[in-house]
Amino acid sequence: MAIELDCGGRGLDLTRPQVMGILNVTPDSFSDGGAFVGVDAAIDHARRMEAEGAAVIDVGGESTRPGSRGVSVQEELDRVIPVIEAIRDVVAVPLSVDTSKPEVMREAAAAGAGLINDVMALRREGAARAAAATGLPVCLMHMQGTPRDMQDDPRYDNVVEAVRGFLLERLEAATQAGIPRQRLILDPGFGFGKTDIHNAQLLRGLDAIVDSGLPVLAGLSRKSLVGRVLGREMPDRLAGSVAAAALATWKGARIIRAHDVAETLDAVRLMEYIAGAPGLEQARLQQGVRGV
Ligand code: 7PJ
Repeated sequence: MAIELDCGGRGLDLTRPQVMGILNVTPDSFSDGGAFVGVDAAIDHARRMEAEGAAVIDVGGESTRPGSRGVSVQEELDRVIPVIEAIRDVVAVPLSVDTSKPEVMREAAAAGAGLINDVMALRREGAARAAAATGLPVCLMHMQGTPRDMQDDPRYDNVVEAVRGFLLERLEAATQAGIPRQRLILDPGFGFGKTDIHNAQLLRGLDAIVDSGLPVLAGLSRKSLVGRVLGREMPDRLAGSVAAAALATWKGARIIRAHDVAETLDAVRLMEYIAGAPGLEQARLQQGVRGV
């Protein structure tokens, strides 16, 4: 596995599991309802997530919540580009852009984004070419259907096999388009065309995707799995989200996408310690910690 990803000149250290902080700049985000629209609010939030230990910050301008219809290229550019330009110089960590649109990939990369996070896994016309041309790492995510219809009765014979097969096929398509394997991240896409049972099966079977040898990203933060199983509305999903993040880390995910960075990172670091992830022993010795 690539140990350090080069995100347009900024490093993302994947020798240990990391947290990707979510910065939604959509007025209709399902989870934070437009709290960070506007450049000043975005700057404050990015700074805070970096201070809390986010290793990368994911900027998204198109809501992908169930039922949403998407936004025009221009609207997405208008939301995302000023925010990337404003925060790239106030934080040191790489910025990721959550987009499926080739035009947004290109402009975001030119504005300073260091990673492309595509929930469509480069299936849009021109996306693979555009992503390859940026030279940036790309996260390929599984989704059944489109955000508009994905939660209308999703079905699988075997969700783990279906997601794994899809991701390996998209991996092949990405490498064919000129994106080397070392630049790719895989994501099972929790909540994207999946019932609660599918999500639970996927989390239990995450090893099958981790076994690909590529870094795996997992996003469960505030998702409806947590909400429905626990009967929690959006503001009360923190504990459940942190528990899910812990399990995903335990199962081998290397990047945990989360709204609540400080709390999530506690869970991630604790799991890292318990699992004895590479690099831990050396770090302990350097700190002079023995026999804990
Ligand atoms: C995900 C995402 C995810 C990746 C969203 C939300 C809904 N990108 N973008 N993985 N979810 N890679 O913020 O919960 O799970 S949007």
